[in-house]
Amino acid sequence: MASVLILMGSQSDWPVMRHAATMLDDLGVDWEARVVSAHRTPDLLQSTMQEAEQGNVRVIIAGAGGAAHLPGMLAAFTHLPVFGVPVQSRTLKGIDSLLSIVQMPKGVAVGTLAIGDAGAANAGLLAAQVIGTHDSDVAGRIKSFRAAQRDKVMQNSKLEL
Ligand code: RP5
Repeated sequence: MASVLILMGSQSDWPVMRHAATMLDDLGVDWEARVVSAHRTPDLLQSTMQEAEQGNVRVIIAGAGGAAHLPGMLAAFTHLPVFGVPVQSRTLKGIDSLLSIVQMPKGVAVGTLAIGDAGAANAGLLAAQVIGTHDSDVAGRIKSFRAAQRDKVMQNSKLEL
């Protein structure tokens, strides 16, 4: 399997979660994405985490909206680090997703990112940073990405009317 497994509760989450995949692509980290729902396919959660551990996956990214139990339930089934991305819900704009993911009870950890596209991109970045702790090529690309980001800010730092 790929180094990073991106999971989400629905196909409808992909427009947000694809930002994690894009970031991983940019940083040269291999990924695989699947739909696994805590509510609609609960039987797949444990088997997917077993498959991930046996397949040498390093990091799980899990995105879900609404009553977003997916990241926490996946974390319950694995020792791998799980980063949760709250996806915007139609009625509550993702506040429900955020609160569902962030408030884990002590003893089962989920690293919670921001709501939406930025959170998904940063989940990819954070996953790459984990991979970068033992892969100097990935670490080098992260440093270059950060330097380019800094240069872009500096080039446009003077504001005029
Ligand atoms: C959650 O319900 C998914 O993660 C998604 O964000 C939300 C809505 O799913 P759909 O009704 O669009 O399939 O399980």
